[in-house]
Amino acid sequence: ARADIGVTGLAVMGRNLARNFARKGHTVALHNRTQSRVDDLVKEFGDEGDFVPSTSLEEFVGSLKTPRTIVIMVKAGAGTDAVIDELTPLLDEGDILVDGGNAHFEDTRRREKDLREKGLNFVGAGISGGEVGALEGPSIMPGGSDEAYRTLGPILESAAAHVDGEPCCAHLGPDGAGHFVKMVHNGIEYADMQAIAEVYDVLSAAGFTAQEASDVFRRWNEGDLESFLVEITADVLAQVDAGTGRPLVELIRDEAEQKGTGRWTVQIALDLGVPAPVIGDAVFARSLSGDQELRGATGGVLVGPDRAMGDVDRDALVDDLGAALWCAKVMAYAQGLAMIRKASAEYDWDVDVATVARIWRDGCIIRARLLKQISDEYAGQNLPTLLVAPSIKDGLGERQEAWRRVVATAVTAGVPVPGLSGSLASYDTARATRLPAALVQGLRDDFGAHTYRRTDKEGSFHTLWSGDRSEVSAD
Ligand code: NBP
Repeated sequence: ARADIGVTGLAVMGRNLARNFARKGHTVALHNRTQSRVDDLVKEFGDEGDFVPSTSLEEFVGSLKTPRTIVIMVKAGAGTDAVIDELTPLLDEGDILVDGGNAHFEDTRRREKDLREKGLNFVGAGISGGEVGALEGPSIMPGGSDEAYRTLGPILESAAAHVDGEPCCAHLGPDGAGHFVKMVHNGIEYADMQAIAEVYDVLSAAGFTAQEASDVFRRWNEGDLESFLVEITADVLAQVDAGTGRPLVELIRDEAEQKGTGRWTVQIALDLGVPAPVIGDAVFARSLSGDQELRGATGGVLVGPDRAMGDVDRDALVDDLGAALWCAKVMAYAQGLAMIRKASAEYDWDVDVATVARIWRDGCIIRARLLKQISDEYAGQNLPTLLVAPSIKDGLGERQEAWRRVVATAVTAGVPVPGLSGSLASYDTARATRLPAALVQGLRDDFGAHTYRRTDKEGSFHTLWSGDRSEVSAD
């Protein structure tokens, strides 16, 4: 047995991760349910490093040094359970199984507990960056035990992206912590993409061609909006369809699809009682875009402005949109990080938010210049929310007027901007010193005797709404 690490599941992600490990000097055992994927990898990329192909799980397990370290990169869900069930009888106490797929963190908690009882280490590791990241250096978010990380950590860290010499990989906490953080990463990704798409929509309504919009994003990518998503937005908007000569974006059907991690994020936010409306709006915007029945009935039918913006000062609009995009992005991070903080307390994970922001700085879809700022702000302190980090608070303060102008312009023209406007509503809610929740409580007490608390005295109260309207103590 000579392999340092094994990868089973050699579709795009697993194949590239295996090549990445091999390029870093590790001897990599290979396995896949369908043999051709193993053979193809060795044939095409065998000269990139030291691979040990296998034709069965037994052979695969037998080729690994002990304690064995195996990364599972198969389709999340039933596929992962099937592979675990087949592997478990072949393993010995202390071996380490890593699930690098997009598992739900509750599944990871369940699997970790089951395997721990069998003496095995199970590590749920979120891996971001798509297929290019897997090959060239992803952001890796591992959970699992300290013991497992001692063996696994150096290998994962060697394969991860690096910023200023630091790996974009760190042990985030026990059991499901890594997959939870990866899930939130994806939720933030949804929100970020929605805000970007809305900004493009406003630019279009203002008369910018796709190429002109691409130029705007290209320029933004050299400033404080620098990020992977802004960079590829410039590329996608600049793409011209070979057949028609038209911008490709204008020919792509406007129905956004989803694989489910955004939906999970919103479901879990509701379960945890952490408000994440910016992520929710992004998930719902995708669902709405794909609702053909609804859109067929209402599109072009309901009355409202026709998106015309009249004579706009293009440079001023671009500046305002850049500011609004930065603010919307910050709100998505704030809500996502709040979820991580709450879950960490709930599940006793002790996740360090500064570390999360640090390992997102490169190798993942949401990598952004802003993340260094966020990481620095959280270093050494447990902020109640990102919004009060001094440089973030000031950044929002400086940009909030522009953000309002963008929302006002879009709303007046009838351009839907749920991400940009919803995030602004979240900001104003956070700023408010008094909310209309007071009236909500009054209404709840009226129809359901749910009681309310008062600003001027302690205790719970109920008004006899259908009686003489006097107030009684409800304690
Ligand atoms: P897929 O999610 O498309 O899964 C294909 C792999 O799963 C193949 O190796 C396939 O084997 C194997 N597999 C399946 Br399906 N059912 C199996 C079973 N019952 N037993 C054994 N093997 C089984 O691959 P992917 O796109 O490379 O993604 C891998 C994981 O990484 C997923 O969890 C995904 O969510 C996650 N991820 C993907 C991306 C991305 O950009 N694609 C990014 C980040 C994370 P076969 O060859 O025999 O059919």
